[in-house]
Amino acid sequence: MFWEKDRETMDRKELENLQVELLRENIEYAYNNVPFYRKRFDEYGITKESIRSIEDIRKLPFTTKNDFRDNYPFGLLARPMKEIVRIHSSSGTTGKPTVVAYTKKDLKTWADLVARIAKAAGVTDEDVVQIAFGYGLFTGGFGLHYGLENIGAAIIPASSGNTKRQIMLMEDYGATVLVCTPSYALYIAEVAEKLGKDPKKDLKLRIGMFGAEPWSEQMRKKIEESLDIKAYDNYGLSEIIGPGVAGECEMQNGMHISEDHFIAEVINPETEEPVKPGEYGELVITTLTKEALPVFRYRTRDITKLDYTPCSCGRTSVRMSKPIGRTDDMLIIRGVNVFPSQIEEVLFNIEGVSPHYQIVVDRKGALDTVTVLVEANANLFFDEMKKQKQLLDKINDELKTTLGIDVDVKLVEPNSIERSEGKAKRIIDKRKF
Ligand code: DLL
Repeated sequence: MFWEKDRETMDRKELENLQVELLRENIEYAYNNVPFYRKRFDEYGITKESIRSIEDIRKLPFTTKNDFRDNYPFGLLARPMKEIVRIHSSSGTTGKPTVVAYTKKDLKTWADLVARIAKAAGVTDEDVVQIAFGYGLFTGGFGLHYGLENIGAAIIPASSGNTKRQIMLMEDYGATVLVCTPSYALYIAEVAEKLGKDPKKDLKLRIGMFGAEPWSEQMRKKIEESLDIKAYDNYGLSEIIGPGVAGECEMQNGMHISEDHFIAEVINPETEEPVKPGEYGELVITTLTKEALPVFRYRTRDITKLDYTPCSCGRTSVRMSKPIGRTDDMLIIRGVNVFPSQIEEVLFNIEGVSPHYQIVVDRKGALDTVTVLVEANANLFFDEMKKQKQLLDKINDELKTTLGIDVDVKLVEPNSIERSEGKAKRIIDKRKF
């Protein structure tokens, strides 16, 4: 199902021409309205004339999270406050948050972009949608809310938390779609089970739209089984617009990026050169239609790959793979690069462990050390030591085969790892930089 079929199935040559035209206009727009970009573009000798083809985007300098921090709070805005109608921000673990703002037109664009990913996931105006993302400065709640309202679905703005109440609402109001982070979906499933609910009988859920954090295919399978739904991934980030940058269609084979609004590149984060087609690298995004906050070549730090092969759903846009992690989450252990998602994939395939884990990183001398805390299933944890030891050996072996290095694994008591109502905290970093 489509929201804006003509745009979503546009001929790729036509799409590229549109991108070039919008990029040129956007350069001029930012130059005239944002002193930061005027200075940058002058330094690099960039004018709209610099862009003749889509490849010319590489002439533009990158924008980073630091640029947002240096211009905190409103230095990157291209419109006066009078025209701003919404402000969001991302928490940021250190220092000041990243502030983003929207004009009325931006909110309309955003609601259309989110409507696209909802339609692609099969949501219709007959659905009852429970939004269990936090409503607030985080873009998840409001972003999904207005997009889903746009397509005419009935929304339950539950916000996150109070999991038992979530399940009651879901059951009593007959929610057919659940929207939240994948880790919260898993937690909801766990609590539902404890309450003796059978998703097949007691709940009407059929679709999950999950995003805002990395999750593996194994986790998708687990969620789909435990809630009896089809689970779709969607991706976005506040600096670019929030959710709605990309989302999966019914093929579940990568997230379609709305390329009539964004230009996506994947670069090698070290050399800053484009990677070969289909290779993993850092996603870089340029906005083409944002009014309040145009952004050029934003370094997302998310590691993904792009697939330009046609999708059988009919959309012509490029698909990004599930991000496997962030450049800033990558651990270097005895010279080997490891992403938490690789550890997750291994754990989810092992019988006897529950899908809750945490990775504790520390540093001894110059080396990062990694301890993986895994919850054992209740019957196993309280079982004999021998079985526990066998399980530990198995996890160690499988992690070693997949990652190529030894990591420390500790089995912990059931329910001892904190459950998340939003983005899961998978890594506890004790290193002092
Ligand atoms: O998380 C926006 C969002 C809300 C996306 C709801 C999808 C659903 P931020 O808080 O700015 O915005 O965090 C953005 O979250 O750079 C990724 O590292 C991560 N992320 C978002 N979606 C995914 C996903 C929102 N589907 C950061 N898979 C991004 C993996 C994701 N990581």
